Amino acid sequence: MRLSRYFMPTLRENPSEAQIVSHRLMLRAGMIRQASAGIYSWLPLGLRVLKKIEQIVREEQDAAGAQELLMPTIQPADLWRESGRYDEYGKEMLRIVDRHNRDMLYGPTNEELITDIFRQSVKSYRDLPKLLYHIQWKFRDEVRPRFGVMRGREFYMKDSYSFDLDRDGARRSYNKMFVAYLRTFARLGLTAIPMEAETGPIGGNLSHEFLILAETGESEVYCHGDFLDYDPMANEVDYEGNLQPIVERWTQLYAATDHKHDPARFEREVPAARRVVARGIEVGHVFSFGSKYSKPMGAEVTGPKGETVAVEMGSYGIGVSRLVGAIIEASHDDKGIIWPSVVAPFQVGLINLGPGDAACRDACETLNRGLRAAGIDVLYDDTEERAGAKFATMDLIGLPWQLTVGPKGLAQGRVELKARRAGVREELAPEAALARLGVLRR
Ligand code: 5CA
Repeated sequence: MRLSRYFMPTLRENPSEAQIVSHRLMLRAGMIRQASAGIYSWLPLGLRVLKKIEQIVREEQDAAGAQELLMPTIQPADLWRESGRYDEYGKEMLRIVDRHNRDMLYGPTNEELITDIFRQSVKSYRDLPKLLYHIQWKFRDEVRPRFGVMRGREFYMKDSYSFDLDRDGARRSYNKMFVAYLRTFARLGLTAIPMEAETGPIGGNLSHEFLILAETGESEVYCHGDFLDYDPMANEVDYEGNLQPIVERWTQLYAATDHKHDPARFEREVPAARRVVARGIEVGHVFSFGSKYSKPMGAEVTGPKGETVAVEMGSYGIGVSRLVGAIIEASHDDKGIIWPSVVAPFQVGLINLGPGDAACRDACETLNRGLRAAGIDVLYDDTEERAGAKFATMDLIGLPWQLTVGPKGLAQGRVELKARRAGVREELAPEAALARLGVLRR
């Protein structure tokens, strides 16, 4: 992509409305623009990151055996009357009346709608278990939308729903999602710690929140330092096998947010040197709530002895749009964003310091072609900006690699390669730079 043609409206100054670093950097890097309080447009650079995160979330859901579908954003109020949540949900629900005077709503979550889909077609225990998910926009009319995409009113969520015949089955489904979440966040370059959680308006008695540590997190967290050394990707996972030992390993050490914190237990169970007190961002939340929706909504199947059973359900959410901000909170410096390679909008920023110079142009074109032929996404800065401004923009948008071509270096057969995270610069021949970036010589 040529920067001269790319729509990436960066800002030099810090926008005054942004209180936290991810919000500031997303506005400054031209990733998002606010449409109204807590409601954002995703510009090309931001959308690329959102889609990359979405794809990693999807791959890990699929690996765990969940099946993707897509439900609408607008739902009929009648389903929510059946569960009793239409009145309970209060002002956070955006209520809409259509032209036929029917009550509708912009979905804040989808337990009712998925239960309706399920009850229409699944009638026998033989068709269980089922694990379904979608990735769709949600709306919650938060009193205080803030921190940009971290607490929006409209936000992008992956939500999964499980249906099982009995408690053991429901626990197996819960464990699948629990393990899939550990792996999803690890792939995104995050250390997410599961903590026992309140169930709030979703309901149920078994629930964990997954939090990543960051100074600007909304909750205070207390946990054992060993969590920070665990690697969820260390072993292969067999999702059809027994996942309970993995879940136990991740739940036996102390970890709690301020809501559930027990200072006496913390001191008893965690040696002083291993006590971590920090702030955290909730990036995922899993719930098991038995028959809370299946019973009132009549989601029942015939069991093995011919009896009628209300299915055991759970729901599992990941804040996909919140993750964009959360990753920035966890990975930035005073110059800008530092994207983990797996979610970076482009892998390489190719900077031409002599756009008027034929040799520089040719060298850049050759590098750009070579990288793209190898399947590497390149943002090619072919603009007439000053060198200092070009470097500042590249640091701001945080691509993993910066490859700079200038007239002086090129005359000596050299280009400069900089790794954004380490900040290390290296002068080398163009061919060697390509090799370093993983382009194989043909
Ligand atoms: N139905 C359940 C599970 S699917 C549910 O809605 N859970 S939730 O309320 O905990 O939301 C799931 C995830 O969505 C949260 O962990 C958080 O990462 C994200 N999320 C929730 N509210 C917002 C918001 N206002 N802005 C951005 N992300 C949000």
